[in-house]
Amino acid sequence: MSEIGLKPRTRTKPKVERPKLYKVMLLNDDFTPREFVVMVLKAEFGVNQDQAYRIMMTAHRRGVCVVAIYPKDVAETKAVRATDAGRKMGFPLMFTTEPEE
Ligand code: TYC
Repeated sequence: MSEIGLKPRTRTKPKVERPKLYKVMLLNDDFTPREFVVMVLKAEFGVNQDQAYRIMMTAHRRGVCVVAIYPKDVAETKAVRATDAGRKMGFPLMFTTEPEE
C-alpha cells in the first residue's frame, strides 16, 4: 500500500528572531577638537579619514549624525568606548544609541 501524501506535516518552521538593530549617534559639542572626533571615529568605527570627516562635519553642522548601525550590544559597547575616549582627554564628546525605526 502506498503512503504517499498521507504523512501529516509536523515540521515547524524554526523561528529565528532578527536581532534588533541600534543606531550609534554622534552628538556635537563646542569643545572637542574636530581632529579628535575624526580620530575616535576611525579607531572605534573602522571608517576611513574621508568618511570620518564627513560624519564629524555632519554632527558639527546639524547637531547629530548617525555613525553606524549594529546589534544592540555592539552599538552600546562602541558608544561607551568612544565616549570614554573623549572623557579620558577631558572632552565632552558624546555618543548615544537608539533603536532603528
Ligand atoms: N564642534 C566641535 C568644534 O567646533 C567639533 C565637533 C564636531 C565636536 C562633531 C563634536 O560630534 C562632534 N571644535
